[in-house]
Amino acid sequence: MLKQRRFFATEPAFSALFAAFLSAAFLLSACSGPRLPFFNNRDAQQESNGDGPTEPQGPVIQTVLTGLSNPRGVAVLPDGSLMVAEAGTGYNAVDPEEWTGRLSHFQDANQDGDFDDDGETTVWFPNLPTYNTLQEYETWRDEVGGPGDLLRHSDGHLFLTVDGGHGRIGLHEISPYKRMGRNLSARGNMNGLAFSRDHSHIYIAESTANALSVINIADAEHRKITQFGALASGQQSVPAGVAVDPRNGDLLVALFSGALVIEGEKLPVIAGDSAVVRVDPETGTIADAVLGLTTAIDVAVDAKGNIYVVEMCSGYADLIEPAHDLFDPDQTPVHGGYLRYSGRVTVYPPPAAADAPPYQADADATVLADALDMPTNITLAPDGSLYVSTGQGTPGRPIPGPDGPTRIVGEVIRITLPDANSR
Ligand SMILES: [Ca+2]
Ligand SMILES: [Ca+2]
Ligand SMILES: [Ca+2]
Repeated sequence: MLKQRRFFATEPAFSALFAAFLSAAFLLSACSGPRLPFFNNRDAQQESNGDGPTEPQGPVIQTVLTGLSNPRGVAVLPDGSLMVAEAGTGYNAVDPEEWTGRLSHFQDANQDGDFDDDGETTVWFPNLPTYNTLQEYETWRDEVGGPGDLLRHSDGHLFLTVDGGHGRIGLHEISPYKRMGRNLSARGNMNGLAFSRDHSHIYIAESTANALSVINIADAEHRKITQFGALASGQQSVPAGVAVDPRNGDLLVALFSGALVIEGEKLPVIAGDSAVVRVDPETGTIADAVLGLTTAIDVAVDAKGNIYVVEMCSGYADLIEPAHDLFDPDQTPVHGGYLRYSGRVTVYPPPAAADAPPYQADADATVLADALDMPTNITLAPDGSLYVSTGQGTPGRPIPGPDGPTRIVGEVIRITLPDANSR
């Protein structure tokens, strides 16, 4: 079923107010509700010169896929259908035939705006690696690895990263005819991918190595562009997402920020220490683009240079022991390391000048969507809409939700911006 929510984008000063208004009652009365800042001036003009009730102008958020297991990379095909990578349940079975990482094709056959109807799913690869870092690396967090980011080349090939833990690492080339081809890299965890503007190279955010690299698709030659240093509190930078600024080829990289242990206290997240940086792909020079973020995990840039940032959560809660049974459906609901339903998508305008100071998230963010449950990936579609994958963690695990206990479910939402073509 198509779920649709329509609401206003807000400036940060209003975000608390905004969250309080996110109730069904407010949504139903949005047309006559309190005035909040509009997404842009054009909308405000439309509002003021209308003769009669005007539809609220803000991003429209739709759930287009649900019931998934850790959706990650989304690629939008020319016909509007989606390829979606799922990292799977995290259950690392001995038998590879029980692995649940997947790559699937979703077509809106009945044209109702979503991809969840009978016959709309074609699984291309059903048994790709999956694991949970809690059990493999004792991270005190419910975090699933497996198939990750996904790109679609202009020639029709797909490029998919897989992190199955313990050496099951790859950047796979997949033909339009469902053939798994070359593995272009097995160097280390590759969280984020982006094509160069001519699609001859792939940029790679290497989270474990804290590096940014580039691979020549033709011969798989690898070159490290830069190495990221420690963030403000001394933690590792953990590059998680990368995007190319289509205006000049600059790279925007989301630095998620690593965990710290200070005087025995485990700190998976230090709010405000995450950042998006701008990197020169030739020289490796790094400049801050957006500071004051928390768990920035992916980034996208549109043709005008607007920077879209996904933050996975706003803090940490309920760290869990490695012995915790993630797959017991009767467990007490716990967050499991990261604070659930605290992720968001924000946008920042292109910098006014090359030497402009970096944006500060608390002052400069325009919020497109918030209270999201653990979003991980963003894809900017050719029509200007944004696809965001949510629901990181063990599918079905009991967690605290906004309206009481609920369970983890993987979803893909689409954010349609007001008059995307004018941006
Ligand atoms: Ca449907
Ligand atoms: Ca449909
Ligand atoms: Ca990405």
